[in-house]
Amino acid sequence: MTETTPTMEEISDAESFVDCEELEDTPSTLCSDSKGDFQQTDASGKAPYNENLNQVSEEPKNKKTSKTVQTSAHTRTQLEGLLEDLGLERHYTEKLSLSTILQIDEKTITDEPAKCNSDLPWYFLKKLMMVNVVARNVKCTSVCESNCDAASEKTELNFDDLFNGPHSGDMLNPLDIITALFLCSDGFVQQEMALKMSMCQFAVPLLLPNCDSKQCTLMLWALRDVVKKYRPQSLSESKGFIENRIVVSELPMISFVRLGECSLSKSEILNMLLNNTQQYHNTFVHCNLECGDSPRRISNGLAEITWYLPCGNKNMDVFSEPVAVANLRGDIASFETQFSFLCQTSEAVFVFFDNLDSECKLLINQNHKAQIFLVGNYQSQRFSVDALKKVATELHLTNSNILLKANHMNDADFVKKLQNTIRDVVENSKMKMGIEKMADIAHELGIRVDEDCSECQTAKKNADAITTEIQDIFSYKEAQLPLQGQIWKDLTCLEKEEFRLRNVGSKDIEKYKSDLQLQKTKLRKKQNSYDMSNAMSCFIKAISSPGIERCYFLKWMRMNLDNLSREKLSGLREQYKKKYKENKEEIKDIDRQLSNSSLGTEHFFREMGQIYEASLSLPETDPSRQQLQHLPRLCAQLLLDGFPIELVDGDASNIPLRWVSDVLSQLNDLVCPKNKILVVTVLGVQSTGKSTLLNTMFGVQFAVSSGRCTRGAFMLLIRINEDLKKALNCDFMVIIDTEGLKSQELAQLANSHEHDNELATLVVGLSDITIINIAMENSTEMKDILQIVVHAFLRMKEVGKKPKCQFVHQNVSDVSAHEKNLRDRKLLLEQLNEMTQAAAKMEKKEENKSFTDVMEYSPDTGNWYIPGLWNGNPPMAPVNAGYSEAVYELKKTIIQTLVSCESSANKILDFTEWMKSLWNAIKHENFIFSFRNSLVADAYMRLCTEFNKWEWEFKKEMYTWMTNAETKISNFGTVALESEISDMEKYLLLLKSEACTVLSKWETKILENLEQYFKQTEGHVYLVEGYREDFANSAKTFRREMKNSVFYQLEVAADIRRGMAGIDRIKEKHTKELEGRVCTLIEECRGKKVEMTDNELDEEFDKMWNRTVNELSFPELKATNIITSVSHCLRDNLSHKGSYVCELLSQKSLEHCGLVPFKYTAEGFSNKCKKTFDKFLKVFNIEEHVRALEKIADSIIDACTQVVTDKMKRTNNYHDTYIQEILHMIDERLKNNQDVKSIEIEFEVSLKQHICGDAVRQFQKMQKDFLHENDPYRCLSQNKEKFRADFKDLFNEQDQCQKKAEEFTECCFRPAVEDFVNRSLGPDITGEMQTSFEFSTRMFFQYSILLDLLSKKNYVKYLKYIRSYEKYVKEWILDRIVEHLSNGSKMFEFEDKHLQSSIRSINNAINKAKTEKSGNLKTFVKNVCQELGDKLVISQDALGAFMILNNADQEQFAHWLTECVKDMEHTLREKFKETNIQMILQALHVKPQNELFIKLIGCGKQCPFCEAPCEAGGKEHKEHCTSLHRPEGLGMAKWDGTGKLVTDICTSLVISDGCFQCNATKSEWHPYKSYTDIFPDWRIAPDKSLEASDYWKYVLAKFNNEIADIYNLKPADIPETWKKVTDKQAEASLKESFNIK
Ligand SMILES: Nc1nc2c(ncn2[C@@H]2O[C@H](COP(=O)(O)OP(=O)(O)O)[C@@H](O)[C@H]2O)c(=O)[nH]1
Ligand SMILES: [Mg+2]
Ligand SMILES: [Zn+2]
Ligand SMILES: [Zn+2]
Repeated sequence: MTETTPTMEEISDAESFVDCEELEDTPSTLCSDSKGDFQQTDASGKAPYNENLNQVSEEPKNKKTSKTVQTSAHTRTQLEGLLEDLGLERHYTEKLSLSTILQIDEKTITDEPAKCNSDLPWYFLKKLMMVNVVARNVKCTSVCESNCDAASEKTELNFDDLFNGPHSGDMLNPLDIITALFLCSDGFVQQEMALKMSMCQFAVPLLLPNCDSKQCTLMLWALRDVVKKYRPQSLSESKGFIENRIVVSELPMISFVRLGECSLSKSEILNMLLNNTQQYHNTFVHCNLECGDSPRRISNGLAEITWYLPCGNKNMDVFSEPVAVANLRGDIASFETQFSFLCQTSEAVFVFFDNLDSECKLLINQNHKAQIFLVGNYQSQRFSVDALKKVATELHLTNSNILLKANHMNDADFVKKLQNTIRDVVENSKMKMGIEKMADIAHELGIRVDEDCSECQTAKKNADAITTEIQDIFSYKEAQLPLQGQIWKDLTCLEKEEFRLRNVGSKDIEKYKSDLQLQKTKLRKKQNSYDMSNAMSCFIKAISSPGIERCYFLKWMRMNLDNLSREKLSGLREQYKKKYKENKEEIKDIDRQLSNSSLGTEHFFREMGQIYEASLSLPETDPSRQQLQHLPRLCAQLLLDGFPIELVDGDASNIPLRWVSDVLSQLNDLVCPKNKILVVTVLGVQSTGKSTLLNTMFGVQFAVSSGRCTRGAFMLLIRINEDLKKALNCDFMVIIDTEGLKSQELAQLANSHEHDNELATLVVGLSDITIINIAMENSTEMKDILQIVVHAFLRMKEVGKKPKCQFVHQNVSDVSAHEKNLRDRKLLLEQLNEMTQAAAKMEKKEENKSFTDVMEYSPDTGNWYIPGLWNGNPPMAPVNAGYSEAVYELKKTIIQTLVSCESSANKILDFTEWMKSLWNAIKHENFIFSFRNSLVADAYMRLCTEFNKWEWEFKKEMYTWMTNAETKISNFGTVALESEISDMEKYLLLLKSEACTVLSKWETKILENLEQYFKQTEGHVYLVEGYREDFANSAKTFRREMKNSVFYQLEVAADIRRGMAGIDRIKEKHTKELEGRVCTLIEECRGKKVEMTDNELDEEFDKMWNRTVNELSFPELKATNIITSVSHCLRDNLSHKGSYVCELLSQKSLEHCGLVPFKYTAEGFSNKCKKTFDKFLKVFNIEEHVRALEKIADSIIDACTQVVTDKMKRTNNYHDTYIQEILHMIDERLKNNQDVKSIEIEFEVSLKQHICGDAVRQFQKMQKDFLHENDPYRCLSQNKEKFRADFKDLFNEQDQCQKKAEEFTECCFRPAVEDFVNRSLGPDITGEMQTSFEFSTRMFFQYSILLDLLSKKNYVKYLKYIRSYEKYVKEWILDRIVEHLSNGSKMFEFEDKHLQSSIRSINNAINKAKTEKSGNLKTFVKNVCQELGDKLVISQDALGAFMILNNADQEQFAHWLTECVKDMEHTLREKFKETNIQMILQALHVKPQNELFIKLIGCGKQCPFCEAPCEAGGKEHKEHCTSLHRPEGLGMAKWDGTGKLVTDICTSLVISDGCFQCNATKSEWHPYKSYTDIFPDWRIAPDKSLEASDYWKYVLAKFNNEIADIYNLKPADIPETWKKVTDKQAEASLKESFNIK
């Protein structure tokens, strides 16, 4: 083709680089002269390639032709072609943005090699963003494989293949990829690429060519973010350093260009030039690098730049002063503009050439400021000495300006020679110019500058307008950002004090709190009094600008401020270093100045947050408040753009909660429904490379050792790509970086440790994975950090969150690290265990013994060893590839862990909730006890509701079973129950064992349900994992109680049956006897063979009746001596309490007990007290004690009376089981109250006597009634008329069928059916009521009662609720039931359901009996009864009376019976429709009000201080808790001196320094703070938000006088802020307390 085509010899020439350079610099380029219709030419611009469109002509034998590239000049340009190959064509117009390139996708974790060309840019970016120095080694495996793996290679000998090797024809040159990516990226991606490239010590683009438009661009903006540190010779003594933004640093620049052909590899020589012998690194891509020999398609004309920066060590530094080095790709003949630019900006230009001839014009014509050096290769065959001479003379060059690679000179010598020349140039440099300055020259030459775009310029103007105002940072902040200064710090103090109450002293707590609130309001007012500062309005205006301009603005701001801080801080740092070991005070002062002098964009956002928060205290309609409404959305938008936002303000150590929540809520709106997030956090000592780690891992931009000393936490958002969303179950990853932990500078400040703790607890609490960064060098700080972290983890475990953690050990590069550090890891674990124990002790959670108790951690998989960041000696060291790779492994593990743990990702709003609740808890000192979280509460509530459902299903089934069993017992020994067992005891045993089976089955079922429940991934069930055992125990307890209750009921039923059996026998005997007599009488009368009148028959019957009655014996039914019985039971019950009790019991007979209302004198008690502790009496108020006991007594008496009344209604005989039940109940209740009040034995005895005495009388009456009712004589007489009628019928042989059927229905069926309905209704109603919100859980129940009270606004009701809680609740429940059932026809439906079911059973029984065809009516009836034996209890009395004197025909009877049953159904239905609810409730066996009460009263415990009822779910909870405590005054507490009601609330008391004393403390004073010592099973969580107790504040404030009146005390001093609570706020607080949305 042309002379440039090398011959075979040249190819096989050992000096391969000659060839390479040629390749490097001789790709096809486009002619610039012919516009529009481009022609392809080779480098020399001569012969155009004869290129066939769309057809790749590959001739492997000829390297030259192989680099001909697939192009289609007519349809697509060179650039378009390449972009298409790379799959980037879309992005040429639609530029790549950071949030796109940083998103996490499947490729992040699969690590697949690039398969095709279009993978390459992403592959490069992925590696580059992780600052991996191998990023430029991009090539697709498919191309490589197809060439290398050809089977022929292994089997054949083919010299062609050996000589030619795999060609790189369709592989892409890395420079093309880089150029393409720069062309397709927006300014921010460009900046990021340049930054990461410079960290890799890659040369970065200075002039970016566009081979289509022939334009090139100066990459000023792209390089703006590069900051470099170095130490010039002058500072090597003082160990100082210079840190500066590279574009503004004025450095001499040396440029390297090529003219025409050149056999020297310019780039390779440059690399050698810039490296000292210790570290070799390829700054520039050259032809001996992977794909470096591929032809360049679009990157000619690219000028790259790099910097040589000294480290201050003479032996290592190549140049002792910094120097910029530029390298122009391509022939200057084709890129004159670029060449001119370099000539005008460089100190020197080195022109590489082989052959100079006509091109000298190019050199001569230059109007250059730079010195020209000619670099030629004398070894080249084309080298022409004549031409060189000519040019040198024309340019007036001296010997020193001409560098030739002479014969026998090797590369090293040649490079040395070059270095020396450059050193000379640099040392005498006169032309120092920053890149920023080059912009002017660029403009002159018609070169575009990337900052020219209007968005960037406007943004710059806006940013400069703000930052140029800044003279002294400290005073600037005071003037322009006043809200975040002292006011915000004071506010923070007040806020924390509100929670911590450290300085309350002896003041009235609630008043103190109210005062704090007023002070806060005042400060907010003060904040509002500032007009918005000029800076802030500019700032807000600027960030309100559309998309890209805003980004530019923020970047400008960030850079400008960084520049400022860097200047200001370096001075202070100097001072600091000097003073370091001297004066503590001065250091503190410098520290403060350091902190005061830092100013970043975060300060502006902080101010925005404060302005916003302050505005919220203005009325909603206030225009200045409304003006600021949009700020959160603005910030949310920024977050979405990947901008980091401050979460914790480390200076004040506080979170502006409203602001951050509102921002997050706006964010939620923006992304909804894609709002699931996972959180990754890093913790570790200051300046140990945490930010660097995160930046490397995610390609983000957290501030790295920015020279500012900040503290706090920043978060940013990374998108998850669609392909990974499902596996990760989330849409965004939130990354949180922490700053300033254990920082030396900040350690001097007060509360430093506390602040560290707060920060760590928060971020650990928020994260799904916490990376703990450990740099082994500073082990004491590390220990501190570990301690803090362990503490945080422990706390999280206690609140139900289990974050995962990864320990990262930095600066460990040995490959054997993992192996060798086995011992270290063991040591670490030991340390962690120790710390866990220490932390557990502090938090009073000693059950945590080892670190693994606190969290899942395996020493083997939870540790990462990461080599040092730099490969060699900075500043010239690139990032260590090992570092990048190790970080990548960590990243993959983190993501995979998140994938595999299937954690239910949080929604953004859940995150907000966590943040709020964690922070509020952190503000308290006692974190664990202070933690309350609506997510936990929500999950707990759900679990309770679910558990209640299971429990109720269980109970309902037991009721059904029980009803059935009772029926069977009632029918035992009668015709209705045919059982093989004739002994009641045995039968009872059988039933009991059956009951046990059913109970066990249910227990297992509940436990299984529980198990299943915790397996689900939704609903945050893991948060209530800690309660699982409570509920399992509750299920067990429930079963136990259920068993006792069932057994008890069975016993009672059996007792009753036994009692009835005797009576039934007597009655039966009597009836039998009478039947016989009546039959005889009929015989007699018939024998007379005369017609007998009705009267005569009557007479005969009467005679017979009287005779018989006289002859029959009517044994008097024995009445038990109830007094003796009950006394015996009582004695039995108290027998284990010692002889003193016996004595007490003997003192008073039960007859005399319970006659007057219960009164307790506490005589014995006060006597004892007088004897034992004298001083105790002074502080201990007997009166109060007695009153409290009486209150307990009242509630117990109430409950017992209720039981007795219920028993009375059943009209049964007395049984000892009754009194035993009552005594048992008293014991239970006393036990419940034991821990609140010490209960003397005298009290117990006296109370039991009172109750038993009363019960005795009731039971006596009951027995009397029973005996009367069942008196055999009476019963017989009752039936006299029936007998008479039957007698007559029989005598007259009248058909009895219809009559008997009516009688049977009326006397046997109807009562049985009604009884059945009554027994079945109770569970139905209970079940129905439980479906309503207010009865579904204890919490909702409390909420509903309190809400109802609030709406009634009646203090009497309040007092009743407070003083007689149980009674009030019972009545309330009953009211609700009546109300609920009065509306609609639910009640009737239930009744009808059971009615129908009974009728169905009856009809079935009749039909079945009919088929048996016994022909005997008695057998028929018996069969019917038997069939119904386990459903209906048919009165034996009535049945007996029915059976005798019965001659009815079976079939006729059956017919009539069916008819009668129909009628009965009808009548009963009518009756049901009419009866009112209250009547029905009265008649029920299972009383829904009692059932609900038992369920909702729960464990029955009340707060030991304010008596608010416990609301915990299940029965066996470890801790009692209540959502809403109340001012103690409501419970009659008064101040000793003044007699005024007390306003204190438990929730504040338990965090105050106050003390309490009561019986449980043995009347010693005990600090409230450690109330758990005394009441270990109570958990009194401090106010969630400080507004939560508004409800009771409102009530007390409103009814202060009335309540005081009734208590006969003085009204409380109501704190100011309480008076301002409105009823709306009270209601809102109620909702908040009970977590009702
Ligand atoms: N020598 C060395 N320096 C590191 C390493 N990791 C980070 N650095 C440097 O340490 C400084 C502080 O890093 P930075 O990430 O800001 O630390 P942070 O305060 O923990 O976030 C930066 O200048 C980093 O370049 C490392 O592994 N080795
Ligand atoms: Mg950091
Ligand atoms: Zn309380
Ligand atoms: Zn409880």
